[in-house]
Amino acid sequence: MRGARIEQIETLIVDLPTIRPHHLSMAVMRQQTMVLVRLFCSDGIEGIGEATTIGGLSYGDEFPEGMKFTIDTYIAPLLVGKAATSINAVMAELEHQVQGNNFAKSAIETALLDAQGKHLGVPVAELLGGAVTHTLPVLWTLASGDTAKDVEEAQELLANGRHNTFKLKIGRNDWKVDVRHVAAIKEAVGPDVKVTVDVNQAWTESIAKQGIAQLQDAGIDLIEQPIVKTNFEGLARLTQYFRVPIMADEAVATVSDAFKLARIGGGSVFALKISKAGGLSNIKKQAAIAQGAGISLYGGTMLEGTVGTVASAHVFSTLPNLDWGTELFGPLLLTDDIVKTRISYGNGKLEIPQGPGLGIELDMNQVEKYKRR
Ligand code: MUC
Ligand code: MG
Repeated sequence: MRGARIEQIETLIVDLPTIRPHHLSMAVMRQQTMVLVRLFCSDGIEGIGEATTIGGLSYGDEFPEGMKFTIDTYIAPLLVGKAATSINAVMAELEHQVQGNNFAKSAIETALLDAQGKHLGVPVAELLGGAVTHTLPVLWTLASGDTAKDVEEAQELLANGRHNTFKLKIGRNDWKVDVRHVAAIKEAVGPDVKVTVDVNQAWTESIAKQGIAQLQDAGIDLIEQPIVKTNFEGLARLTQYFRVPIMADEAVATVSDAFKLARIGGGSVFALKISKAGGLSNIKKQAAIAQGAGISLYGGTMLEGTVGTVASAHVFSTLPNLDWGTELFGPLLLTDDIVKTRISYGNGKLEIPQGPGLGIELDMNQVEKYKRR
């Protein structure tokens, strides 16, 4: 691709149903909507990327229709004609000309890296310094909205060995009801199964103090984003106060967030997501900040489909300090897929495709089937 230019950037929206309703504090998902990016280079190579959020505008300040519009109207015209191999220069230009819109930027950088890897015949992880592992631990999120169903789901997944760690989504109900729900599931799966909890910002700091105290007593291993994302100092106070580790998720979106949180001890774990960070390179920068501050890492998801999940897996596989594993189970929450070969999951892990670029290929028949018209 040396000398190859960006010739065209196409976007399309794909809607895929979920296998069951997925209850989060701010939304109940019954389908997932992905914006797929197809970036065509002048030498015939195509790179693919994905921009995905959760629950329309309820999770972040970008939404699928807006991401498509942003890429089509502002980003594509800016990038067409630029050197496809100069990814740092292209992303710097994008940063200069387009404020925010990190989810869209992440999809673009993913597509550029996929194209670069395909040209050089190496996996994306190799473009980022090389993988330290070709498999990643993957937990499963129990979020059916019903305690008995969650227990049943957990027991089935433990029995078939697909997952050995669970994350529970809470924050939709009164905190005492939620704490009882968590304690019941922890009791059912037993002391050897790791259970984490994601409050998705739903608690005030004073409720968080009461709620986390009880979750800690119930043997929960990790508490994710208990309070509003803007309260960095509150996160630092909770991190200091409790023995159970506190993880920043929504709070640690950008590289600058990671720096500000690390400086005040806002969280003992960072949940990294390529979408929040605006791409894979920024994940490496956040990871370096965390390493310098002694903060542990977790590979987060925006519940992407296979394209975004594999992109995340490539960059996470280059991090030696991914102490808390990952939650890259997005494709498993969907009833179908839009790639030719699905990711393989088993024994609590996913296998990272090792072909050139992301190592996956869109199945255009499937894309046609689920494409929004
Ligand atoms: C989040 O906030 O972490 C990740 C797993 C899941 O079920 O929801 C997401 C979002
Ligand atoms: Mg979270």
